[in-house]
Amino acid sequence: MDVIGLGETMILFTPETKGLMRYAKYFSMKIAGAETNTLIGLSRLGHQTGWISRVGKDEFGSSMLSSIRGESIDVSQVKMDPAASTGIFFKEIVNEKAVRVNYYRKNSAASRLNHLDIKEDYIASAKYLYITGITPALSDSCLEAIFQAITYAKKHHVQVVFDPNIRKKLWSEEQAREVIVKIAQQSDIIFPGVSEGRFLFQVEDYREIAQRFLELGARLVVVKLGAGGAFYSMSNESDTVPAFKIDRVVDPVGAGDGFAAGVLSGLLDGLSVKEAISRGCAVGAIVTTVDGDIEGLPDRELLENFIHSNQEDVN
Ligand code: KDG
Repeated sequence: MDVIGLGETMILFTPETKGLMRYAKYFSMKIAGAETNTLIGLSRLGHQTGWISRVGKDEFGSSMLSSIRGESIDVSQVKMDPAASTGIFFKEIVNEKAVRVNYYRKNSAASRLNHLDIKEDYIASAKYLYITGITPALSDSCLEAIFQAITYAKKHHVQVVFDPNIRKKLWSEEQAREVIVKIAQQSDIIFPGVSEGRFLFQVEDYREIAQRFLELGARLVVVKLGAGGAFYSMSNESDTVPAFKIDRVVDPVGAGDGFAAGVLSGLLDGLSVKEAISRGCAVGAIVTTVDGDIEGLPDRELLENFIHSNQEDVN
């Protein structure tokens, strides 16, 4: 296994019309979840991935499982829980500048994930364990599951990769800060956004944000700068990687997950850190050009065509 991810995936409903959702009559149904977005991105690029989670024993759970299995992700560690429902959320495109996310996920099946769901030999079979700051915010048992997975990863020299993905709707600021820092202290690679660094350390500069995470113990920190690309820092090297140009952002949600998929894919392929981050920038950019979190994630051919056409634009 190349990458194992752990966390909640939800059914996503998007109104067919823009504006306040109270006026919406028709919705399209998709799936979305930070960790599976990244796993799907990796799987499309040919890597072996596995997902640990719970879904409800309901129609949404069945639909989600077949979609994710259909993306060639191993779902042997996903339980169908008869005692709770699959979480759902709505993405409300209020206007061109405002996208709101409305969760209906409290006490969902995935929030019942616990440390006993994490199997040591499964974690040990991976090169990378991919986690985000969403899972520990879902419940105490999810928090324990995350730390159990980290413990097994450390024991078996599996690299822990962490996207803080701070969701203020899910927990208090104090709790978020405390737990995110604790996880960061045990992570090898971290993908923060600038606003997350600001929230955690009260510093503005992205170089300083990277430095703070390095001081917590990470070996590689990649700060996402949106249209500014990314800045990475390790003990002996740091640099900025430029973004790829796109004509129009259709839906920015999921770009960070695509970015993580691109970087990990590059590292798995043995690219240099800088080249891997550039692949991350390309995948993140492509994702923003399509509605939905996973619908734009490219396969190898689409990725290469995109990178090539972008180089032609620059030359
Ligand atoms: O990164 C995008 C996802 O985070 C989002 O679409 C859904 O997983 C999600 C969440 O918990 O917000």
